Amino acid sequence: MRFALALSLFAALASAAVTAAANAHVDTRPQVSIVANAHSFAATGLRNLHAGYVDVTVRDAGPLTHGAGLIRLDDPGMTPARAAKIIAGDNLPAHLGFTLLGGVPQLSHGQSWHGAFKLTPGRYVFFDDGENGKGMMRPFTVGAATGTSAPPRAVGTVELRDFAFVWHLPKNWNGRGIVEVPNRGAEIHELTFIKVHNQAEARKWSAILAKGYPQGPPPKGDPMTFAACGQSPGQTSWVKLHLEPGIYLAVCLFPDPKTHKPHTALGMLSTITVR
Ligand SMILES: [Cu+2]
Repeated sequence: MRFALALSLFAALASAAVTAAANAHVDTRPQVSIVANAHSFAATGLRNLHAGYVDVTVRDAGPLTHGAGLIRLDDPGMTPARAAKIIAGDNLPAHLGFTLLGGVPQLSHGQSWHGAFKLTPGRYVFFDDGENGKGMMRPFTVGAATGTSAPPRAVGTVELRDFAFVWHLPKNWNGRGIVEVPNRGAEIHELTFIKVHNQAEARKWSAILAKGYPQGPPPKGDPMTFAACGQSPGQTSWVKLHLEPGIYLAVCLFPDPKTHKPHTALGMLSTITVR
């Protein structure tokens, strides 16, 4: 009897484990991998994509820095080349004709970025607008939804607003986990972390960035962690972060069309401590 009870208990535990595993698989998403080589993108997972959430990994395998921003081409006449030209220009028109979903603006050789997006049906392109990009683009299309999918489970949220970051992260956040980054403003925003060595350096760089784009070299080392590049209003990305303990400036360096200053000069500048 006792043995039978133990067995049925074990069975109940096993079925609980199976249920937990099944729940964990509810948020299984298609996986897209983008590898930036010296002069081209290699991609897997872009064929037969359907509307819903998708996980994206970007890796820079080339010798130069590369980025991979994701845009949806909304207007019928909008092409990847036209969109890239508009983005590279100094003044963005009020009507873009495309939507910026985010992504990573810059990776060095060997670095990776992990994130997730919610895709609606349409035409898309991953593009590298960095100076080394030379128009590197990878177009793809997304069809109608064929099932349901869920966004990644996030440890917290960093809201992008006009013009501030609003933080909803765990107390004593350890710098790790997937962070939800919604743009709740009316402007395009981005999110970058800059590691500084101490509070004095944080104050120094905050004062510089509150005035405009910095002149001269950035803080020593490799201090930049790019979380989200340009994201249109209403767009959300989910970014996997792994920030080492330390002090960081969170900045939006997107240019304000009126003043030509970065959004840090308008208030998108925070100091956060990772423990
Ligand atoms: Cu901004």
